[in-house]
Amino acid sequence: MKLYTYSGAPNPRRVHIYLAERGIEVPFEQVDIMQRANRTPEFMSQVNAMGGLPVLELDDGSHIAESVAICRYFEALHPEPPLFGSTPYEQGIVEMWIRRIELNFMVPVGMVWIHGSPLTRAVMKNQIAAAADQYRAVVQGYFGFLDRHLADHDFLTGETYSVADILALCTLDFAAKLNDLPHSPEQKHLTRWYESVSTRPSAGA
Ligand SMILES: N[C@@H](CCC(=O)N[C@@H](CS)C(=O)NCC(=O)O)C(=O)O
Repeated sequence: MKLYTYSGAPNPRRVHIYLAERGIEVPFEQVDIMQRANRTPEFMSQVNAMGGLPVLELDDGSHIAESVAICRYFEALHPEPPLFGSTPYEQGIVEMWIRRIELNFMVPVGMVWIHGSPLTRAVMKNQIAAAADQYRAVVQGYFGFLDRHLADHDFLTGETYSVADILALCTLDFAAKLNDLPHSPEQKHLTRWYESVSTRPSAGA
């Protein structure tokens, strides 16, 4: 088994944090996305037709792509302690937050990355500055939503740390560190949550 990954990229980081939380060690191989090594015909035909990282390669040579799918695979192998919830209700709430973070937070930050970053300009030849501005405002609005939600909750799904917190942490760091789009320190509930999840040992994985 091995994990195709790229250090510093937000989606692979989700899996590294998840594995660190669970104490699972998996060998990994760096694939340089800045050099488009994940977009070669070989990689796309043999590893992931979508080209994105991370990808988990199993011992029989099959592959699982998509960061949340890879985490779910490990959760099924090692169910305790759960990071996708225990009861049907908890599992539903975790799934709700996974979808929210993916669609309402990660997608807008990704749009800022695609349309506003000098690092993606060479690939995205038709960057639209107005789109980047519009999505920056969406992300800032989402920071406000999270801050209000976290006023009454320790973690996204309630009182228990879950994979949804991992997704949100990786997205928030992606926004702040790679897109110059940090939340405001005045958003004190979001700041308290961020300090809590980013100081867990797994966050450095
Ligand atoms: N939905 C996928 C997204 C995969 C993805 O877009 N990964 C990025 C790194 S964060 C990537 O590989 N970008 C380079 C590319 O797509 O060529 C997941 O959750 O794994």
